[in-house]
Amino acid sequence: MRTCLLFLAAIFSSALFAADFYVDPVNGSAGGNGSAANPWLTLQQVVTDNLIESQDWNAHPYTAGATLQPKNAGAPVSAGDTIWLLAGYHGQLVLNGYYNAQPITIRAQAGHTPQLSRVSIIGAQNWVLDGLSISTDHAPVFVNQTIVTLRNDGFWGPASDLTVRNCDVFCGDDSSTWTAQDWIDNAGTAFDVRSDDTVLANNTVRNTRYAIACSGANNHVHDNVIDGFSGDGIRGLGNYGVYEYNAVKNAIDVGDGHHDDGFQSWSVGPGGVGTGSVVGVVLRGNIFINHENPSHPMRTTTQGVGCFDGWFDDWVIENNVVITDHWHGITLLGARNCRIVNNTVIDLYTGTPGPSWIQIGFHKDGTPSEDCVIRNNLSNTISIPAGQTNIVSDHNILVTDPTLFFVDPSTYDMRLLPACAAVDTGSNTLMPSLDADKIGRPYNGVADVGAYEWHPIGWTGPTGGSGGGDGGGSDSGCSTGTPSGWFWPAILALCASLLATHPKPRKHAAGSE
Ligand SMILES: [Ca+2]
Ligand SMILES: [Ca+2]
Ligand SMILES: [Ca+2]
Repeated sequence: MRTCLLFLAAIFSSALFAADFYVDPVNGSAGGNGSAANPWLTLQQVVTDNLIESQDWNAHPYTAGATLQPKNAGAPVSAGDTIWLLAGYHGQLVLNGYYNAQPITIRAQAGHTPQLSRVSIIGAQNWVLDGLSISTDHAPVFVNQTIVTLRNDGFWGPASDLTVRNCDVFCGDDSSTWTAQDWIDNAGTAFDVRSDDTVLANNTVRNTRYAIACSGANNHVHDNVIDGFSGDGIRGLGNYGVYEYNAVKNAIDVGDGHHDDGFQSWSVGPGGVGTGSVVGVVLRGNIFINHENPSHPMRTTTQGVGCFDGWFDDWVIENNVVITDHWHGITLLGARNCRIVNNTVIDLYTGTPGPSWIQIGFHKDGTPSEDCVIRNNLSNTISIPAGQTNIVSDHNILVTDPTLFFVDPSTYDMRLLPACAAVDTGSNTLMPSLDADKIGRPYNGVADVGAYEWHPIGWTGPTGGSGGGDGGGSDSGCSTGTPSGWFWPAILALCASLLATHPKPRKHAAGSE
């Protein structure tokens, strides 16, 4: 109930105080007032003209114990507001030291595609970007640099609670004619995320070197499409990161000897790389495809999920489809209390490198991995080098002929054929309650092996299960009873406390940078 009240209070307070502002590079003017009838000119102009009221630390460099004080006091845009962007070029968004008590949303007007050349949000809290086209290509003069930077900073302070959703982020709109040198010259990092509690959702990330690099804690990266990259698809170095339902595909070899990974992680500790721990990461329902065109002249041989410099503690890797051309389908070197369940890991590209394995092996310092489960996976091979401690491996099926299992490997459709050997031959213990299509498991009472549960058309999940939804684990809904006398006074009190809320102090993941 307390959660419900907070939720209602947040809606109520933002509805009461939120304002809308408009920015139009075509018909706006710097002397406008931000109304729909008299919009401002560009988003960059709104920032540089100090039209956004926020908060910043009382002293820089930031130190623990610093206090927030008003910034641009009395400016028209403030916490809880929405800035609507119309089509056209808005310059770059650079925010240093902007801590909002509630989110400020920068959003595309319906039917418009506003353009930014880059975003850099450093030392900040409570920002949402929604529906923007962000590309170094949009700049009047091209500079190959990181497109979206979200990070903490020794000078400006910590960063958290940042969201980028529904954006198109790219280095070039069309890479089909790029040479290897064009990739080197044109493709940079799309997302450099070193902030905590950051959400990247439903973005397309195209023609980049490193598509998404996350080292903050508690980040949620979901439903993004990463299409075309010459480095790594996702780098997840922060603790408690959740990476789910992303598509990562079409890796490019630019001849630099780089080991391209669909997903890569490593620990950093006092002794450098491989001397710390990355804790509590979830990889769920992602699909990795080495390249959709097997004969592409620059097709590389990606490693699927490559985690070579542990420790990796308390990870869950489930429902992923890894289609690569390498031995490393899913590899954890230095794993403790991790589980790899219901994944499909297949090398569809004949010859070496490959075929692909799921492997849990020694930490690079020679210490064995311990207390892990490998279950219900379809994989070319399973590799557990002798000497590990308590690695349970069961209900896995080794695949040599993909055509016996999958609907259409030639189009990377790895759903199961009816009555194939993977159907009803898994274990229900530790099975994810949804499959890679977010359909409930199990059908017919028994889990299938691999990322997808075979089911008849139209079936959405077992009775009383959680199938057909957005993903399991949701809490029970709010009470629908009639509010009693305490209700509205409580809401108003909560609104007041929310408006007075300062950004919470941030913890930082040890060794995350
Ligand atoms: Ca790599
Ligand atoms: Ca191969
Ligand atoms: Ca089944």
